[in-house]
Amino acid sequence: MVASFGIVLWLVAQVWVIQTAGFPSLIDATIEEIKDGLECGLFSSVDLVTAYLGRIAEVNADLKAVTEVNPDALEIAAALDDERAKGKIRGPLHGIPILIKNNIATKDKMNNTAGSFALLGAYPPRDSHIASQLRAAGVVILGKSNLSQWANFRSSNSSNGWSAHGGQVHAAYIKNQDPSGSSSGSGVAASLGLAAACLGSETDGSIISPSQRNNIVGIKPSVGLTSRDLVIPISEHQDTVGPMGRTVRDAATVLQAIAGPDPNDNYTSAIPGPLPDYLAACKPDALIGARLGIPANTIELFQGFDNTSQPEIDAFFAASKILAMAGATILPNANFTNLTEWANSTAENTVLNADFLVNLASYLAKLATNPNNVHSLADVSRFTKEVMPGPEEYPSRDTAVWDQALDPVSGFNNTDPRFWPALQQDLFLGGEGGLFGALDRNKLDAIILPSSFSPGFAAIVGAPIVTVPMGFYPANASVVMNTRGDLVDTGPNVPFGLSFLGRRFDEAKLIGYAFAFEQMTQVRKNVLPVVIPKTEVKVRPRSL
Ligand SMILES: *[C@@H]1O[C@H](CO)[C@@H](O)[C@H](O)[C@H]1NC(C)=O
Ligand SMILES: *[C@@H]1O[C@H](CO)[C@@H](O)[C@H](O)[C@H]1NC(C)=O
Ligand SMILES: *[C@@H]1O[C@H](CO)[C@@H](O)[C@H](O)[C@H]1NC(C)=O
Ligand SMILES: *[C@@H]1O[C@H](CO)[C@@H](O)[C@H](O)[C@H]1NC(C)=O
Ligand SMILES: *[C@@H]1O[C@H](CO)[C@@H](O)[C@H](O)[C@H]1NC(C)=O
Ligand SMILES: *[C@@H]1O[C@H](CO)[C@@H](O)[C@H](O)[C@H]1NC(C)=O
Ligand SMILES: *[C@@H]1O[C@H](CO)[C@@H](O)[C@H](O)[C@H]1NC(C)=O
Ligand SMILES: *[C@@H]1O[C@H](CO)[C@@H](O)[C@H](O)[C@H]1NC(C)=O
Ligand SMILES: *[C@@H]1O[C@H](CO)[C@@H](O)[C@H](O)[C@H]1NC(C)=O
Ligand SMILES: CC(=O)N[C@H]1CO[C@H](CO)[C@@H](O)[C@@H]1O
Repeated sequence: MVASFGIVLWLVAQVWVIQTAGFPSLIDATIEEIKDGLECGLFSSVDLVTAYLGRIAEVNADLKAVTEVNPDALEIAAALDDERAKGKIRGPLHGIPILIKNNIATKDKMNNTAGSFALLGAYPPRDSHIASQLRAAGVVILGKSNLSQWANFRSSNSSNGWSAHGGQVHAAYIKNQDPSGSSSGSGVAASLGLAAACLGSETDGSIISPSQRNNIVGIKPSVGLTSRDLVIPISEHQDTVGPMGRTVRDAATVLQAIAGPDPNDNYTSAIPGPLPDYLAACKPDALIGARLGIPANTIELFQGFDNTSQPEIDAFFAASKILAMAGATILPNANFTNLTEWANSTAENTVLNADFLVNLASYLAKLATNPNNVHSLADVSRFTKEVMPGPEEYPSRDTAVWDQALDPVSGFNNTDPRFWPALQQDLFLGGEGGLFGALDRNKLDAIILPSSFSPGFAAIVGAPIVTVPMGFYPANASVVMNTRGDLVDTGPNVPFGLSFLGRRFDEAKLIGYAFAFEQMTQVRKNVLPVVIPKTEVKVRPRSL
């Protein structure tokens, strides 16, 4: 009697704490807080979807982060609410809305276009493996996020986050901010809480760069950890799908749901054994005893390319002192030994061009409907230049990347004998002569770099990166425009991140380091975006 009275009092106190403290704004709410809110009946999944749709409607005319919302989202949420009411909980993502990049196919009413009118109405025969994993986990696929068209594999003079179908994405930390890319809409949407988290994809920088410029956490998984089945490709050797979220734990939770083998993507057979528990890797003391290396020559090289990145470099060295305070050993000269050759190499270009010819045709061949009859890169190029040049903004945004791949003399596909030397050069320059060599020679657990400098080395060897917010350009920073001259690349309050790079399939380690750093610094909260959606989820008072 006394004990049960105590329990009731405790319950009342818990509910009182939640209600008086208030549920956090959706710009900050973590997946765990949202899950708790669903579990204790503060709101339903339908309420959540309604709130996120309201937030998207508030800001999307300006920011163009979302290209399509899922017309079935409310219905799916209601079905998941029903399941919950009947006691079936699929896992930590049950009923949680997530936006996915507009290159990951879903078999529903939504299009999968990579931002091109060529693929409007071109539906897949079934869900991509990633989409079916999300659904199995109870995720509400809320919509498709905008991207740099064709994942930034078309033009030499386009802008990050522009697509013909979705318009120009803007980030929210300074007016007219370049969102970076190519997972631009995912970066902005995760940053502003237009969904609980987002998925992006990366070939070279497309998760890490927009994550850092939108002040969020991004995980670029090892190539092969997440399936590319029915994802509009660039390159089988470099493409990977990963989570973008506001916290390391959120990103780790989403990674757990999407990682794993898929018979439709043979690269996933390289996964070594059972998946680690990525959430359990989020330990505040993860940095104790970690050996982290700084490739000083690489920072010097990038400093030479771009003298505006000094605030990122200064913040990086300050961050390395924090990592040391947290118990890590920092090796300051873990140089990449063949950096000069890397900087001069065209091998990556060769590999991507050759893979794209084959991998794109292979995606197109799987489509169930193909209203524009595009079956090859040549068809897509013709469509862009001749059928719909206006909406595709050709030639203001050129097709230089495709022209090179399709060049009858210098272009070739990945069965050509010229392909293999290029791939081997990549594997050396990112491997022994780059990231893996530095890790092994110095017996390191990870390499750290400012996120702006980090993607290329991991890209060419399929290695993982985790980026976590590290700081912001100072208030007196001068405004630097992008190369097209239409967006603010860097300037006051533009965010940047810290990258951890590791060996293949070492995500759990990198997640641990990023989590420990995030807990010590909590940098994300230091600067607010200039655009903040106001719609919030309606919290019900709980009747006891
Ligand atoms: C997909 O594209 C078709 C063709 O333009 C359009 O009718 C449909 O509304 C789009 N789907 C969504 C969910 O926007
Ligand atoms: C995967 O590899 C096996 C063996 O080479 C092959 O039979 C199969 O068709 C491949 N599957 C796919 C989806 O590429
Ligand atoms: C690493 O690179 C830095 C910067 O170029 C250079 O000063 C240093 O001597 C190099 N150290 C080693 C061990 O190569
Ligand atoms: C960076 O380099 C440009 C071109 O060389 C120069 O005009 C500018 O003053 C430099 N900025 C800084 C901060 O050093
Ligand atoms: C890597 O660097 C070493 C030492 O400078 C050089 O001998 C070798 O040729 C380089 N390898 C490649 C593939 O560039
Ligand atoms: C490219 O190679 C040349 C010749 O070896 C070298 O002088 C130059 O520094 C290299 N470029 C970069 C960016 O490292
Ligand atoms: C982009 O490049 C194409 C081809 O060189 C050119 O026609 C077009 O004017 C360029 N666009 C801009 C905005 O400079
Ligand atoms: C690659 O190119 C060669 C030569 O043009 C061609 O014979 C072959 O069919 C192409 N392979 C694929 C998979 O596209
Ligand atoms: C901005 O202010 C800082 C601190 O006062 C100063 O060190 C730095 O030189 C200034 N930078 C510019 C670009 O004016
Ligand atoms: C959901 C949404 O707002 N989609 C819009 C995204 O931007 C394109 C291009 O401006 C619009 O056509 C969509 O309606």
